[in-house]
Amino acid sequence: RAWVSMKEYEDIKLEFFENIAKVTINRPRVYNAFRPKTVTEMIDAFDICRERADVGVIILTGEGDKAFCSGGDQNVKGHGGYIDESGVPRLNVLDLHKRIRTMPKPVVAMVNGYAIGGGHVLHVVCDLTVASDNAIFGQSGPKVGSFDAGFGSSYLARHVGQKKAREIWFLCKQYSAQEAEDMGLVNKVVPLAQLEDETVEWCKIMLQRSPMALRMIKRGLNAELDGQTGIMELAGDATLMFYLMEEAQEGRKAFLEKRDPDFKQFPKFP
Ligand code: 1HA
Repeated sequence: RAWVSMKEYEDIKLEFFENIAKVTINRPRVYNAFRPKTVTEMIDAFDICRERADVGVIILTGEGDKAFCSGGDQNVKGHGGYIDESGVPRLNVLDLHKRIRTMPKPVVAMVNGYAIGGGHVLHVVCDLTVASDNAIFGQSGPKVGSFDAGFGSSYLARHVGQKKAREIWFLCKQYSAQEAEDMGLVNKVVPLAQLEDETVEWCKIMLQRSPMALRMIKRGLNAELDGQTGIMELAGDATLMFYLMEEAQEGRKAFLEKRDPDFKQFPKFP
């Protein structure tokens, strides 16, 4: 598969192949732990994927065969967050969660090894997860002095139920790919050698489906959980579709032609 680079970064790779974008965390020496710069680059990459009309689906993965992501880089964790070159502490991965959550295209986690701590939360917030059989899942916050009570808890509980979510967080145990599949935490487990083939296959199937239909399903499933913000995202897409209808165009035309709009011509559906 000939992935073509879409933009060069320091900590990540952003590549493109046949309407699929792939974001790879590229810090294998620290098991793809993220520092603020890594997250800033991921946010930039996801923004590019959102804007590019030729990107239909996005894969998130980690470099190598050891780890998907091991969470926040413990080497740069300091007072108030993860500290970047400017000395400012940040928890900017939460902004990335929001990007993935509101991305109007499917995001697939391709979990190729450890998905631990903040790295586990990253796959939790993705729409789908395809994992290799060597993948290991778990939260570690309460073991290392952290927690994510946001999507990392509430959305996790939607995947696996309240009892399991509490077990995962309270005990900080590690779970095999098979255990993760059994508890509804991942969609499919395949041998590592087939991980990308399988994930790309899933992406190709989604690319054959109606992008607007997938978008509205994602919005609707989110809206149930996301309160007014979720309804706002769903409503925004309803407006987008309304603007594509003649009924909305008549209003704009009438305004520009300085006449009363003729909305009577449009059907009142049952
Ligand atoms: O909780 C949050 C947040 C909450 C709210 C808002 C924002 C948040 C943002 C982030 C986070 C967090 O991510 S907290 C959780 C942080 N992560 C961890 O606690 C996981 C730490 N890593 C491990 O537990 C283990 O490394 C491992 C289970 C993933 C793998 O264990 P293993 O196979 O024994 O490998 P190990 O030798 O431990 O690791 C391989 C290399 O990778 C080591 O480097 P070396 O000593 O060989 O030079 C190790 O230090 C490095 N490494 C692994 N994980 C991290 C790491 N280096 C820095 N940061 C890491 N997270």
